[in-house]
Amino acid sequence: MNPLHPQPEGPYVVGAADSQPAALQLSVIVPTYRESSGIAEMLERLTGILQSLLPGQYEIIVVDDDSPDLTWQIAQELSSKIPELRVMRRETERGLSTAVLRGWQAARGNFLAVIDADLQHPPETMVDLFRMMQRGSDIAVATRHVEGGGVSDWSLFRRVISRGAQLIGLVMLPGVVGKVTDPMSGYFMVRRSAIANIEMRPLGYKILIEVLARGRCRWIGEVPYVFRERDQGQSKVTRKIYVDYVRHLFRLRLALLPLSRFFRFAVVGCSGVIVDMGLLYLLSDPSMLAWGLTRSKLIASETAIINNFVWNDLWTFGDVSMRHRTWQNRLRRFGKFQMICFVGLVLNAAILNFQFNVLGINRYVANAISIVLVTGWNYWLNLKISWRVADLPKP
Ligand SMILES: Nc1nc2c(ncn2[C@@H]2O[C@H](COP(=O)(O)OP(=O)(O)OP(=O)(O)O)[C@@H](O)[C@H]2O)c(=O)[nH]1
Ligand SMILES: [Mg+2]
Repeated sequence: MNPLHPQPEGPYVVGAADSQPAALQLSVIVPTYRESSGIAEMLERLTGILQSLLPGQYEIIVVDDDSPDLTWQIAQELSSKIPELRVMRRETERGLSTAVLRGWQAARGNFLAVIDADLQHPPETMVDLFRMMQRGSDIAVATRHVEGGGVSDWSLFRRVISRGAQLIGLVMLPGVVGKVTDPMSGYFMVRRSAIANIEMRPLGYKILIEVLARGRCRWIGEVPYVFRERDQGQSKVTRKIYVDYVRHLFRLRLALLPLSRFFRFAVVGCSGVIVDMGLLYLLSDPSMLAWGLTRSKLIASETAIINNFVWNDLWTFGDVSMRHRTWQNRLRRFGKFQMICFVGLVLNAAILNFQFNVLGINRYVANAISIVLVTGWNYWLNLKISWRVADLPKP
């Protein structure tokens, strides 16, 4: 029996071919959750097909989320009969897309595939996917929506939901969802080099959309298949899956917007201005708390600094912070951000006071002018010191 496969940790980045020991031609990931009733039959059929297609050149990795029905154990026992089979039992992470990525991270294949465990995806189609890849595709997708494909017994309701989800995707991400006829498919094969060294941010069920959006998939092949009814085990599709799908689309839409870093910094800066202005009004305005201007300004600006750090770390410099996301790193960045902004804050208060007390300019106009001046200073220093963007590897 093969030992359990250790679970990769950290960001979801699949390594390049040269980072893999003993490369194989194909790695097939089978994500499972509570599939004990059908997993053995599925794995035996899949192995039969791969064995005649690619003897000695493939592996199957079952990634199970610690299923209470012990799916992982059944699969692992089978590995004494099927040496190409490994099992990863995840005890700390959940979700279909993350399972597929963890599997690919552990995989040694040049082609990386995913297939459902419940035999709704006919294992025979794997041969067609592989042939399509051999002809040069970067990704080969098994699709229900071309000649020869289909869904067997879906209710009208399920068809409408599936097509509706596709339509929402087309509206929000036409350049991604429109690349294939069946973007909802969970059955495909991708070339390692098309996703190597790219940070994925999986969410929910639709790993194909993540791969199409972030990967380098120029040549896309499609292979028809008929999605069979489930006759073993239970569906895991819940309402949350649809909510996650829409969240995923939003996340990708934002990530793919052609926004420059400075533009994002400026947008975050605007949110800080709202916080700063709002608090300055609450604290210092004679009709509100009527505190002293300097004290109010310090509190307003410090709150805005914290607001800005959070958004900059998550969004403006998200690519940098994803690489260093321990709490120590975050705190260190916050420390530097705080220091730079503190100096900026002193400058800001001095410029504000000068305008208000000496030049007699309205306090809000004066505040806006000092914020604009200090923003340029803050951006430049934070770029160089807090997030050290110059250290990023070139794409
Ligand atoms: N590791 C892991 N696998 C999952 C998870 N959710 C679903 N799966 C597996 O992913 C595959 C697809 O899930 P299904 O529930 O069959 O989804 P579906 O095929 O779209 O829906 P049905 O037609 O209702 O079966 C199956 O092999 C599941 O066991 C999860 O959270 N973690
Ligand atoms: Mg299914």
